[in-house]
Amino acid sequence: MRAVHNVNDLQKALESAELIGLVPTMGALHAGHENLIETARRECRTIVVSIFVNPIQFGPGEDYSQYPRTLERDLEACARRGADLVFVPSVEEMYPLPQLTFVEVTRISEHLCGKFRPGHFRGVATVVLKLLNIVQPQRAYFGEKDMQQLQVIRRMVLDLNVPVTIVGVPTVRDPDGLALSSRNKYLSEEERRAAPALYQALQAAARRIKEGERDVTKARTAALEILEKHPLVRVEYLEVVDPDELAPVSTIGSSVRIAVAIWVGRTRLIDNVFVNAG
Ligand code: PAJ
Repeated sequence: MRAVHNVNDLQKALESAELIGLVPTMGALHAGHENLIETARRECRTIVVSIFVNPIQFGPGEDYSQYPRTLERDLEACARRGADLVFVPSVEEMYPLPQLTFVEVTRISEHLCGKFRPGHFRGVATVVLKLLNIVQPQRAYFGEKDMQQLQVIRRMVLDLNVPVTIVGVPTVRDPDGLALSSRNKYLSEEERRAAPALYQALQAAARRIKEGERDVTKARTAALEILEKHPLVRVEYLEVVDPDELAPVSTIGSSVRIAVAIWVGRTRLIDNVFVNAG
């Protein structure tokens, strides 16, 4: 495995590569990221992992400067999971000029996280398209933990005829249900004990829907009751949405997704589950 820091070296290394799989990350790798790399390893010949904390997807006052950076351990994890190349560009390498061009996926970007993080998905879509153009993979791997991101990227690729297959990979969780996230590192012990309420709340709402509940307010209440028990938790949004565009629904049809964002102290956590209402 090799780590490369600039676009030219990466493209030279990929000159005769076949069936390239790309796993874009911001580093601080955990078993969720490793699952993406392993999935890519099973399906592709050459695996490229990118590690880049992308400044243009962070808003003012967000955690860009505190974001955990653990490159040495990340490179070990990439090697262990069978990556061939790790692309670790600097900000100057990715944005050598003031960036004047951005990708905006409207509608899908507008609800859920998009409401609370203006410009976030524009930053994500822009850097992902740049990475796809640099690496030119046949397949690219994204986690379902960030479902809105996954749907934004799927739609960008469709709308702009990007020649790549986007693969969604299921969420990896700790045994108590908390979805793995680089941001879990911010949690104090006490906050970490409260955090599983996020998944418990999603499951409570999902259970109500599976049992036949069709009233969105009642399904939401089942989840909110669990979160409200925790004094350290503040709910940012909790929505029952349609599984494709992730727009909030007023009545529950055959399948929905429940998506939630909470603050535990100063840490923002998100999660979502798919519910087949039958
Ligand atoms: P990052 O948060 O590092 O996540 C990289 C990839 O890992 C994303 O596709 C994310 O959905 C996936 N992932 C994170 N936690 C996961 C979990 N518990 N189970 C399964 N997959 C998980 O998402 C980003 O970086 C950035 O926005 C990026 C796409 C790299 C663009 O900058």
